[in-house]
Amino acid sequence: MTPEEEKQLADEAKRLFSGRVEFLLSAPQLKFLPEPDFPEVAFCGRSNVGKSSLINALTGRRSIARTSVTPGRTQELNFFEVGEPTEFRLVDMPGYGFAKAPLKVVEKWRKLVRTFLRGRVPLRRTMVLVDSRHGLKDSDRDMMTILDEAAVGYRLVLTKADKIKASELEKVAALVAQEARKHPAAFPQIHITSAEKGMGLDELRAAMLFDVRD
Ligand SMILES: Nc1nc2c(ncn2[C@@H]2O[C@H](COP(=O)(O)OP(=O)(O)OP(=O)(O)O)[C@@H](O)[C@H]2O)c(=O)[nH]1
Ligand SMILES: [Mg+2]
Repeated sequence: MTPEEEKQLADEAKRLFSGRVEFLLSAPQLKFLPEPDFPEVAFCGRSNVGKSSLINALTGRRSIARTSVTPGRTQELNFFEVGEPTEFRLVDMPGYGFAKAPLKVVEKWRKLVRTFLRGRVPLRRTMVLVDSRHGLKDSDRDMMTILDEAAVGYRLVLTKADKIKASELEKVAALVAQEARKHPAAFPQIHITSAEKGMGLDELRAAMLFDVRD
C-alpha cells in the first residue's frame, strides 16, 4: 500500500467505527450463531485481558460490550455489526484461562470458542489479546496453535499498555513479536494498545478494515 492508500484506509476505518455499531445477538451455543452473511473479526484472549474494553474503545462506545472487574464476564459469543449498511461484524468471545470458574462451565466455553474459531466460514481475522504486563502464557500459545492449525490468520494485540513502564513494554513487545514469527498464522507485526488511553486504536481500526476487505 502507498502512504496515500494507507491514510485513506485509516480515515475510512475511523469513520466506519464512529458510525453505526450495533449489538446484534449473544450466542450461548453454536446453534444460535447468526447467518454467516458478513465478514467477521473475533476478539479472543485470556479472561480479563480487556477484550470487551477494547471493543468499546475501538467503537467509541462506553459500554456496547459488557466489561467487568470480575473475570469471566463475557460468557457467550457477542456479535456487533459495523457500518450502514453492515460491512462486517465484531465478535466478543469468552475469555480462557479463568481458573476460578466451575470446570464444567470452562469446558463449555472452551468448546464453544474452539469450534467457532475452527469452523466459522466468514471469520476473516482473529485478534489475540495479550496483557502487556504478562506477555504470552501457555493458554495463549494453545490458542495460537489452534488458530495455526485452523489457518485462521491472527494479530497479536498487547492490551493495557498504560499499566506498565515504556521500557518494560518494549521488552514484552519484542518477546511477543519474536514468538509470533514462529507461528505460521500470526502476523509478524504486533499491536500495542490501551483502551484506557486510546493508544494504538487508529492503527488497529485500519488493520481490521484491511483484514475484512482483504
Ligand atoms: N488500565 C487499563 N485497564 C483496562 C484496559 N482495558 C481493560 N481494562 C480493565 O480490565 C478489566 C477487564 O476488562 P474486560 O474488558 O472486561 O476484559 P475481558 O477480556 O472482556 O474479560 P472477560 O470477558 O471476563 O474474559 C476491567 O476492569 C477493565 O477496566 C486498559 O487499556 N487499561
Ligand atoms: Mg469480556
